[in-house]
Order: sequence, then structure tokens, then C-alpha cells
Amino acid sequence: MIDPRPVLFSGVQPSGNLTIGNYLGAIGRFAEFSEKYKCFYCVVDEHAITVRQVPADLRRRTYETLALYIACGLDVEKNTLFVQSHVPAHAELAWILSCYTMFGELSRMTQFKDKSARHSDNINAGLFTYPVLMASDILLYRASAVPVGSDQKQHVELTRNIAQRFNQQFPDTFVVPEPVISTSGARIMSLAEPDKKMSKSDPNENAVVRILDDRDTVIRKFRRAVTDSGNEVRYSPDKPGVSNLIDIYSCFTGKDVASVEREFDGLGYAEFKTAVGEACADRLAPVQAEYKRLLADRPYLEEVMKKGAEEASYYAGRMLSKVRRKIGFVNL
Ligand code: AQP
Repeated sequence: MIDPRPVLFSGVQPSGNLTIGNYLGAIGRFAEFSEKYKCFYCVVDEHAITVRQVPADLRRRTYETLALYIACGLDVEKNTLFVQSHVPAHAELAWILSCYTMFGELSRMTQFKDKSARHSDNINAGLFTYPVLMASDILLYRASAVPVGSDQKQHVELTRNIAQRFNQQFPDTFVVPEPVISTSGARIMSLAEPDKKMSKSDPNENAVVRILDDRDTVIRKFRRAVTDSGNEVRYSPDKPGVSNLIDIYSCFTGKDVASVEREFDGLGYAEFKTAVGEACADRLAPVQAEYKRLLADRPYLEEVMKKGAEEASYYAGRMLSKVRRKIGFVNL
């Protein structure tokens, strides 16, 4: 039976060890949506191959990402957790939608520009059409809400354009989704270059705090974080390093910016950075413990994958056959 609640969809690529950017901008917020929405949380392995992956690593990370979803509080009974490549409808709808997406629109995507600069030896067509696959992920489930970090907002807007264009020709097909971007944690920046977002594939380990980094590593990375001249803990555009750390501390402690500034007034950067590291490590500790327990139980994770793939295929199959019918394909 179809659940009557509004639908929410989000995904994370198993393209590296997840960072506190992925945690604060996405995965750590997911559990809060489970009551209000029918939630689909996907491990988007098809997106991950837009950059070269070592097959054994991709397979391992797919299990790890699923385990992290659960360790971050997602109840497998209340949410549909699944792996994208287990539901072939994603790739099939993506092809159809690519015929309703303009070359010019894709050329304007800033993530394509960033990633093609970073992977200049492998600017493949998948990297370019990635947002169409993301539109397919969302539209297949009639999702009205898509929680993402602010880096993905442009892709959700493109999804809206594609849905509206398709609906114009074939009314009442897709639900036009809205991005759900949190006011805090939406854009966590690199600890080494605070004008760049923190990315799991950043080759500089000191730039990135991973959800699975142990306590000492977390604290050491924050102690090494690039700060700005002066020694005042103040949120300001001319202090991007310190502002990023204030954001992170505020997300992990629930304190607002003004009270963080007051707390560290006159104390200097060293003390502040240690406190950020400790707050982060305290929050990650229970997630890490639960993650370890889950990862040791592969049969359980495979059961979750199978159940998720069945549920997701049911919803996705209904939408795909509706689209096929509308555009004139013969449904047997
Ligand atoms: N730095 C960030 N701050 C806040 N949110 C972030 N997200 C990613 N980085 C930050 C959010 O995490 C979700 C999953 O992201 P993804 O795995 O689909 O890919 P991405 O956006 O490309 O993330 P990365 O870490 O930068 O991956 P790589 O290095 O593989 O490209 C999304 O909701 C994203 O907004």
C-alpha cells in the first residue's frame, strides 16, 4: 500500500569516507524527518562512478555508508534505506529525463565545473549528466522534500525545471520538489582552505574531519585548522577559518553564534580549537560505536538492502510505468 505522507528523498555517494560536512549538512539530520515524511534514503553508487573508483573500495563503502545511515539514527522499519543500483528504474528514467534536459542547463552546473577541473583527465559524459540521474532519483518517488547541503541546491533547482517542463507536456506526472537546507551546517568548509567546501575526496587529510576519525585524530585536525590573523573568536566574512569553526562548534553543541563568541571571549584560538575538536569527538563517539557493531554484521546489512530495494522498486516501478505510458512507449 502507498504511504499517504509527503515523500522525502536524499542520497549520499559511497565515494569516500564521509566527512562531518556530510554529517552536519545531510546524514546527521535525516532521522528528524522520519515522522513527518515517508523517507527514502539512498546510497547513490551510480553517482559515485562518475569519478574513477577502485571496485573493491566502492563495494566496501556501499556497506559502510548504509551502516552509517543506521548508526546516525535511521530506523530501518520507519525509513526505506536502499542502494541505487539495486533499483534499475533510476537509470531508465534518467535516460528519458535526459531528453527533457537542455545542454545549456547542464553546462551551468557549478559542481560539474568544479569536478571537471579536479578530474581533468576524466571529464566523462556521466560527470556532465549526473544531475539528470539525481533528478530521476528524486522524481521517481514523488518526493516533495530533498534535504541537502547548499552545494546541491542548484541540482534540486534543475530537477524542478525538468519536472515542470515534463509536466507541461504531460500534466500531473511529477511532484515538483523543494530543497530542504538547514540554516546551520549547510556548508562546512575545508579546515585547510576555508574558502573551499569540505569534501570527502579531498586528498589533503588535514582539510577534512571524517565521521570515523578517532578522538585524537579529530582533536589534532582541529588544532591544525587554518585560522585567520588576530586571536579573536568572532564570526565575520574576513575570518572565514574562525567562522567555519564557530559554525561547526555551534552545530555540535546547539549553542548560537553569539554565545559561542561570548564563551571564548579573550581566550584565543588554541583553546577554542581544542574545544571544537572535543565537542565534535563527543558527538561522533556513539555513532562510531554503533557503526562498528553494524559493520560486523554483513548478513543484517544485506537484509536491509534487500528489503529497501523491494520497497523502493515498488514505488519507482509505478512511476516509471506511468512515464512510459505517457511518452508513448508500449508497456507489455
Ligand atoms: N561541506 C559540506 N557541508 C554541508 N553539506 C555537505 N554535503 C557534502 N559536503 C558538505 C552534503 O552531503 C550530502 C551527500 O553528498 P554527496 O556524497 O552526494 O556528494 P557531494 O555533495 O559531492 O559531497 P562531497 O563530500 O564533496 O563528495 P565528493 O568529494 O565525492 O564530491 C549532500 O546532501 C551534500 O549536500
